[in-house]
Amino acid sequence: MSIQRQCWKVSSGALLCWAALAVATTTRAQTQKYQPTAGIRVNTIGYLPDSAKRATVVGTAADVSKFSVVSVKTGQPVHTGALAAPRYHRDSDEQVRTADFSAFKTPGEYVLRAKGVPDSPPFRIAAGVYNASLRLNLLGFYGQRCGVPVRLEHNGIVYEKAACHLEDGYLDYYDPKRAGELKDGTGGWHDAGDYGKYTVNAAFATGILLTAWEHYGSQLAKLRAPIPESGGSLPDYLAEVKFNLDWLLKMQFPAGRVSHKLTSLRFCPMIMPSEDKEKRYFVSWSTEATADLAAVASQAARVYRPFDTAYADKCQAAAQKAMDAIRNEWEDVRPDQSAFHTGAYLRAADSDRIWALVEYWENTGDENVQKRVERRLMGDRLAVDVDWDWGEGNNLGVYTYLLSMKKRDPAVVAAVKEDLIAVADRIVRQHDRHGYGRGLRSYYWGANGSLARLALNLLMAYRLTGDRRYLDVVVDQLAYLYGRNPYGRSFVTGEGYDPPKFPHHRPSAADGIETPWPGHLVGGGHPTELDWQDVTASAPTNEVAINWDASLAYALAAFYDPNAR
Ligand code: 9MR
Ligand code: ZN
Repeated sequence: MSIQRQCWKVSSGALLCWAALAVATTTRAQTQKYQPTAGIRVNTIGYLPDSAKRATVVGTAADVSKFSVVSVKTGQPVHTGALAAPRYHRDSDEQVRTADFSAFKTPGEYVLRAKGVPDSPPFRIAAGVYNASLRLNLLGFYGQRCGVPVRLEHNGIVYEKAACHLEDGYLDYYDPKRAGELKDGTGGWHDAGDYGKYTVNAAFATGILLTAWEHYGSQLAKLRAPIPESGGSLPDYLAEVKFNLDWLLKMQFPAGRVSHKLTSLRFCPMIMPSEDKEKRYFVSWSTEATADLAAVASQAARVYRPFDTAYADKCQAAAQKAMDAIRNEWEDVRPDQSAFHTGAYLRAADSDRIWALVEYWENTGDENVQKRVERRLMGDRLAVDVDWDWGEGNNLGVYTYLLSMKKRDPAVVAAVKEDLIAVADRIVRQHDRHGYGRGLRSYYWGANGSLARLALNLLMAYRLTGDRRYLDVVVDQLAYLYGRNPYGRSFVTGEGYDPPKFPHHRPSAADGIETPWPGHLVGGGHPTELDWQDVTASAPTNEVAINWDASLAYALAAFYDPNAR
């Protein structure tokens, strides 16, 4: 055992330090920056026959101008293409060349080959090539369940944990007058590599998952995953999401206000969740959490109505109460988290208010709310955010507004559409500049999740314009996350080539099984592209989190093919 301590600058400029006992067998000391090597970086999950197929070749000699697609079965080249001109990719300090083989569409298993560099890892071209990834992603959420025993199998390995956190939670920090009192807050998903449950991020992740359903529900309805509810009255996808929604509803108090989080005072060591006996507390309410619950419960009321009217009514009632609690409050109520060392998940609630207002309006048609929304969307800033995370629900509201069948102000609709397309174009330009097709400029905590999240703006732009360029850029974000990156490795546990071995994820570190729990996207390198550390201690670059996994779910859902295996 050794103590590892690391510090990072956060956006406020303050230093954030993290110290942990690290088990020597599962970690190694912080190493130097990653040193890229020559090779061919591909999406190691594969490519859909009709989609863009791009790879990055690093380190070929100047006189090499060609690459080939080689069949794994026969060892023979089946397609040749010209490498694009070399260019310098500053983020990873490499000379890179793009190999584009989009024209090759024959299903099979292949490697890419170019003279003077090692072959790429194998990859498939197949219909439904991301289906298994979406299934695994859903299983990843199942693996995060709190308060129930969990058992899942992947690649012949069984991952198991006992029911945890059955004493969730105490009210001391919600209302000191009720210190020592318990209220039921069991269930839901653990947020990430820690066992906390944070309303803002949980609602954000769930909102993205419900948005995926609203955009791609007809195909998602056919997805089957081995969760206990499978084959029941709800589609499997919605059954898993409901597990977290049920918990979110418990975070609301009778006055409609919503507790900001439910965690212990500090992070527990790297132990299994059922061994974590720290007392856990509801934190007092916040405007942000209340707005987020109003938003996500409104979405849920729509999504679940065809399957379960009683549940839909319950969600709508919760949304109504949450709206009533914040509707006329212009000042943010911020919770006192000073006793806690767990995640803060607190931003100005403005962006989340918009999300709440739109989702509420979509269900109720409330004209005053519509006026507020339209005034805000016509404000002096872009209505659509380019780079957004758990603190910005705004875009989810924007999508609902744009796709609404309700009567809206045509001038606002046109302006917001224009913003959305401008934002998607910016992402495309950034993608074009990057040696690996990454659509985001910056590298920060959880940026891999934000890359996956680009799919929402891009696919909305595709929906509005039919321009396939946007679709290709989404495919390229998946490619980055699954191996077309300077590491040549998959960033998702349990799948793709050489996936993360030591995510910062307590059950993975503590269960004694060599491979980590599958189906989770790790945060990725920052402050530079080369700073990813596949070590347990690296919470800032190698943690997993539900908001990142939910964004990946959205991107994968778009390509889910119910007619393929
Ligand atoms: O995703 C969060 C990121 O935006 C913050 O910069 C970071 C530091 O505050 O926290 C991240 O969220 C973590 C949360 O606070 C606690 N659970 C694990 C989350 C993922 O690392
Ligand atoms: Zn738990």
